[in-house]
Amino acid sequence: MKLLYTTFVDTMNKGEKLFLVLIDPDHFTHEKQVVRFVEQMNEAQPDMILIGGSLTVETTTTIIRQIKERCTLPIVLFPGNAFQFTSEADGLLLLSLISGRNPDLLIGQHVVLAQTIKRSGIETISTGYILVESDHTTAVEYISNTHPIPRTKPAIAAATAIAGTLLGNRLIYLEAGSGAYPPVPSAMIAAVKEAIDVPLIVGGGLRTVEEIQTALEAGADAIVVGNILEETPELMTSFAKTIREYRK
Ligand code: 1GP
Repeated sequence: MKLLYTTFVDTMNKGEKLFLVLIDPDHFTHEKQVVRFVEQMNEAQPDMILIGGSLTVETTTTIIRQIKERCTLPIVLFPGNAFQFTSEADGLLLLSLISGRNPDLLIGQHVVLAQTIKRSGIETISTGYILVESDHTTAVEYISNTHPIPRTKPAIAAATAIAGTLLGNRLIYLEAGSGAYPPVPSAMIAAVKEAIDVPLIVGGGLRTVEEIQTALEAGADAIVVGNILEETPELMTSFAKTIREYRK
């Protein structure tokens, strides 16, 4: 398999965009749900599947196996904490919550898991995770015990992203939080994109083709959608089509 990070960089360099579908294992309690979702993914063909959430769910490995039996898309861990690590995935976004000041999520959990990650040989992508304010307290804000960056402060988001890349982050994930409303403002996406030369992932509360187009036009290299697709999996095909329109 082509290295996942190479896919991010090559796509960005071509001016194309990636579509990542998020599965929160906490929301997939029956195999039937997974099967239905996988059928939709096989039709829509997103570029990658992210798996993770705010709570610890012992079924992450089982769900990954259920997906792999039915679909060949790469599966990338997007862990809310070290307990969600499993070497069954194809890659790991090693998230450091750089908008926050909680040392455990900046470096602590990483130290706990470091030897396990190294021994697993899993492709690991150092990712600066930036949480942006929403109109309500999101699960990630509550669980991480951090303050998100105010929506009206794109310069702080840009400076945070620069600091992350200077510290070695190879991806920046700009996030309003799962189920957020509204999503990350386009001025903030543009400011962050302008400030960095690594791929930019944007997610959190994207629910419509128009919102995805706005994020892409502002500079997102990859779009993550989770919640709305759990409610309405059929939307996946139109989202994939919108994102693929950037392919030459
Ligand atoms: C959350 O960015 C992801 O971490 C996706 O958000 O579930 O709101 O689409 P949604």
